[in-house]
Amino acid sequence: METKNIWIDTDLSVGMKRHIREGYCDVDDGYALLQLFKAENIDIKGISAVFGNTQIDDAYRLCQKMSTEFAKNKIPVYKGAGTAIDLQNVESNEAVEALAEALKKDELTILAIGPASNVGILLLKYPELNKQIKEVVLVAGRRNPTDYFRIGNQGNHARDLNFDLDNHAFNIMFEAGVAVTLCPFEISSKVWVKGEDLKALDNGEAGNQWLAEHSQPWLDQWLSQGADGFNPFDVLASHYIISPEDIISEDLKAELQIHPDDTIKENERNVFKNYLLCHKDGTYPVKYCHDVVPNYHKKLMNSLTKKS
Ligand SMILES: [Ca+2]
Repeated sequence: METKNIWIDTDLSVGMKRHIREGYCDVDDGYALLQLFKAENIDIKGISAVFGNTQIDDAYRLCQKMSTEFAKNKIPVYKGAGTAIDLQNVESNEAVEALAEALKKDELTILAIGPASNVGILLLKYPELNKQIKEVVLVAGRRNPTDYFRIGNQGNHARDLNFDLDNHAFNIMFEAGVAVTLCPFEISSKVWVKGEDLKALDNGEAGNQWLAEHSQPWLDQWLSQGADGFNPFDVLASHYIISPEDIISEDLKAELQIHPDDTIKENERNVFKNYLLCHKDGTYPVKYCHDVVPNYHKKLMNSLTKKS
């Protein structure tokens, strides 16, 4: 089996309360990291934290915790961007510098499961390193502006958070010509984690138990929205890196278009935002992952519950 050298860039927020409104933060980055820690064909060269689901200091602390307590070998962890890229004042950070050094040594696949700010800054500061990036795998995008990210049955639409929080980072990647693979809501909305899955996780190793415990309030939040479970968005991207044969994709072209913000109820064309749209007639080539193989759920649970 060929070993893949990867870098993880994450806005890990397992167990955090939201800093902007009521409720808990997403736990999905935790599933992605745990799955990669357990995979035999993956060599993780570094983990960088980025803002997004939570604030940068919390994401960084959680990256350190997961690396120290749950990884087979200790993986170096770096603190990255705390805000979106400001084109008027582009500053590097510890994570970008470490990623640059790692890319000078090895060609890497980058799993960017938060806003892509660190990758964007890297490509602005070190444009020549684009050739060392094998692929960037991200969680973002949709086909049409009316493909809403419906959560539960109460009319709530989720944001395309990673893209919404830093549009520039995506543009920079596209313009740098790096290979971009997207695992958007379209694919993750077909995969559910339910109460019985948390029980199975809770029977496993320390990392599994920690994740199961902190997933319960997140699951309860989805159930209260009228869903049967939650979609573990980021784990589709990690799964694609570990076992691409389980993920169904097509080659499309991405573009940015401005439309009314669908996450605001009764938006009378007052608030607009960029959408990352993927179709045949866009501008930038992307691999667009849109479905999973039959019996995917079993494969996912096996990958998460197996022994390290
Ligand atoms: Ca994430």
